[in-house]
Amino acid sequence: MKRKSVSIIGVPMDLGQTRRGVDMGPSAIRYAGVKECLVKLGYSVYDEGNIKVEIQERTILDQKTSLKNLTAVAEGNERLAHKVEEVISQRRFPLVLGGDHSIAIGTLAGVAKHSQNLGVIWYDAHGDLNTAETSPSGNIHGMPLAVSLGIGHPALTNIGGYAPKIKPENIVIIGARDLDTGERKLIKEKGIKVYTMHEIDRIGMTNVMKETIDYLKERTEHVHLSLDMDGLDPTEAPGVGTPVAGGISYRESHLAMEMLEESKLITSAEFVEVNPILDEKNKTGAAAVALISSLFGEKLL
Ligand code: B3U
Ligand code: MN
Ligand code: MN
Repeated sequence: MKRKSVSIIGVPMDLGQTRRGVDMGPSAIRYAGVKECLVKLGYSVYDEGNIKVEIQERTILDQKTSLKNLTAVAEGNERLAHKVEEVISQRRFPLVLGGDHSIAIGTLAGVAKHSQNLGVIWYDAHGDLNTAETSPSGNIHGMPLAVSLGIGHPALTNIGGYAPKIKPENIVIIGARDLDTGERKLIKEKGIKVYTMHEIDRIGMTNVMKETIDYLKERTEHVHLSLDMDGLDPTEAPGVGTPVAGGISYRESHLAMEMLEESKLITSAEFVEVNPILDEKNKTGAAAVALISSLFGEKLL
C-alpha cells in the first residue's frame, strides 16, 4: 500500500440477508480500533461516518422476483457508490466496512467509475454469483458478484448509471466452499478463476496468492479486495451470518494480506459480514482489524 490517505466508509446494511445485527458491523470494526491502527501505521485517516441505509423491521419481497428488500438495498448502494467515487476523486483509499455483502454492489459501482479494467479479489466461502432465478434464498448478499458482471435485476446492475462494472476474467475468488448450482454454471460459463478450499489445501496459500497476484498484475490496472469474513473458518471468525466449516485460517488470511501489501496491487478494499450479535466478544471485528493492519503494512518485525 502506498502511504496515502484512507477514507473509512461505514455501511450499516442488513437488508441483503435476514439475520439481524450485521448492520452493527461498522461499529464493531471501529470499536476494535481500525482508525487507531491505520494512524499508527502512518496514514492520514478520515472517518467519513456511515452511509444512510433504511431501517426496515420486516422483509419486503419484490412481487415479481421475490428479491428481498430490493428498493432499500438499491438505494443504500446508490449512495455508497456516490461516496466511493467521491473519495477516489480526492485521491484517498476507500476502506468500506459492512454490513452484509450486498454493499459490494455499491462499492464496485464507485470504484469501477475510475477504472476501465478493474481486478477483483473475492475472499469468501461463497461465490455470491446468484441471480433472482438461481438464488435459494432471495438474499441479495448472495448476488453482488453476478450483479457487478451485469447479471441480475436492472435496479441492481445499473447502480451508478452503468453496467457492467467488471469483466469475468478479472475476478479471482478465494476460499469458496459453498457454491450453488447456478453459481457453478456461471463460473464455468464465464471462465472465472476460483481457488476453492481444495486448491488452498493442495498448493498452499503462498502459491494461491502468488498466482493470484501474477494473474491480476498481467491483466488489470487497479485491484479491489472484497473480503467476506465468512471466508475465514468459523472457529476464528464466528460472528458471521452464514458460517461454513472448513475455512481459511487466521494465519493463512494474514499471509494473504501481507502478500497483497507487498504486491502494492490493492487500490480499494471492503471488509463485510461482521455480525456482533453472533460474535464472541468482538472476535470477528478484531480479526477484521488485524487483517486490515496487515493489508496496510503492519509487520511483525
Ligand atoms: N449462496 C447462498 C448462501 C450465501 C451467499 N452468501 C452468503 N450466504 N453469505 C445464497 O443465499 O445465495
Ligand atoms: Mn459474500
Ligand atoms: Mn460469504
